[in-house]
Amino acid sequence: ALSAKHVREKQRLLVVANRLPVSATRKGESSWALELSAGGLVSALLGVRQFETRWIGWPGVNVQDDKGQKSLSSALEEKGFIPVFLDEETVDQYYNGYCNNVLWPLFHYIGLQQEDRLAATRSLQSQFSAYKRANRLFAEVVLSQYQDGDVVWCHDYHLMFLPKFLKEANSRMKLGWFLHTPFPSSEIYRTLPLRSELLKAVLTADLIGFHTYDYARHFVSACTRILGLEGTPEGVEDQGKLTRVAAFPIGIDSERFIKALETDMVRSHIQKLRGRFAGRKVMLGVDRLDMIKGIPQKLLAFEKFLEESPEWQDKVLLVQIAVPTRTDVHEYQRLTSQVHEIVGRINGRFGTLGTVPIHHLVVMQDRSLEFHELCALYAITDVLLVTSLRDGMNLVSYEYVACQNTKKGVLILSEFAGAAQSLGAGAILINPWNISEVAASIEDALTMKEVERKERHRHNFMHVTTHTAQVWADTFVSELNDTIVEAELRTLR
Ligand code: ADQ
Repeated sequence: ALSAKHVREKQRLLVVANRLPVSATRKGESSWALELSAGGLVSALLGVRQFETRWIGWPGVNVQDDKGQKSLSSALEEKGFIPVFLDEETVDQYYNGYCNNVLWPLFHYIGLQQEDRLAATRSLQSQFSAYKRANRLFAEVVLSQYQDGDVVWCHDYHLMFLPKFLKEANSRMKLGWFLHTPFPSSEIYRTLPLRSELLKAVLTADLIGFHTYDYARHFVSACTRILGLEGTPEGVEDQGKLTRVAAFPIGIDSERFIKALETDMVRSHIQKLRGRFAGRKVMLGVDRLDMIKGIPQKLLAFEKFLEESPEWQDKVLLVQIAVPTRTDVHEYQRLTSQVHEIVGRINGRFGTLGTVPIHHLVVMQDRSLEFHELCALYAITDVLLVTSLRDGMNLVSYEYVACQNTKKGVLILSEFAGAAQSLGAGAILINPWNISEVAASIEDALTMKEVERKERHRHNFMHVTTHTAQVWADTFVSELNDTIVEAELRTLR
């Protein structure tokens, strides 16, 4: 135990994810502006302080000249970030193509339209090659940074080949892989043309983590049904070698939100928002503009609610914050127009000269929503609406709960978000495809008695403040260490 503690104190954690948690903008030939960027993984790992963490990932810009690469590398390295440079062609084939057009929809049970699916099938082989090539580039950078005793934690569906490439180069590396999305039922997963190679590559990791027990179970069945391996309560066994598979539900840095609420900046913003929305109940949605988030479904449910409850028409508003992502992908452009059209229709139907029922705010880089503004919004909101059609976890619901200790607002949460398994007892769970059910839940949430709101909130707040990002990372990395120790013991025996 002593040596384990000793190791842990000195331990370096190499976090490898597709994107570095910064956006870099070139200001001159060799000068860069860096800005911390939004996203679930970023928010979670910001809370991890017990390791000396280094990030390895793509900086999100195309820099091909030597001077640019060198200057960006040194600007990033000062902050503990190591860049993996990808050229435009690779980004298009690997990131937009295989990751976002093949794996992302498949893992979220989203059927592409027939024509897109056919197009995707035609380019699959070249995209898959680019995917492997990109994973190799990541592996090279990790190997150049790796020191004995480091723990390597690979993240997400972008890097399913990374464990294999790393283990081939160094079989003693402590290596974990965590999936931030759902892992789909094996019946869905097995439609993927190159299904076996991916599974085998991931299985070279020492520890594989998912947000929920269900995702872990789906993964184990995919391994048993597609690869013919043995599934055990511990994980997947291949000729005596066990790869541990388990659920590690992510959390947030709840303290960061709770403390922010005490600051003057957030307080004065809260006052401002209260004034602006006086006399009306505020409902809120905060989502990346992604088809998994069920934004059209949310809007249609809100429309139905307004239709059926005319007495609420000038007493409630929905603030929908949309963060555009993957704007190069066709499906996302289609979604954006669809959302704009529905918002326009509803505001036209139920708006007055003075006000509209939906405040739809598209957050761009030049119009970003600052952290203190987000906290203030969470704090003044009466009802948060999460209608994801599938969502690995959904951290927005956690952040909302963390900011609601005064108001004790209601969380309406899709049963298809991983968070439904942890916040289910305090939230109103809904099936986002059932518009009438969601509309009825809106009414229930808006009229819920204080005693019930308090009780539901107490449950969720307790969960969010105890199952934090720190606990998540610590649990994962500790278990990763133990797994290795066991493996080494076996070889010693
Ligand atoms: P996301 O799909 O991005 O994450 P989510 O978990 O809700 O979804 O996280 C979004 C994060 O972005 C939140 O922390 C939120 O505060 C932040 N955010 C939103 N708008 C912002 C803005 N304008 N500026 C700054 N930050 C903003 C993926 C999976 C999820 C999974 C997470 C973590 O899809 O299911 O929960 O990873 O594993």
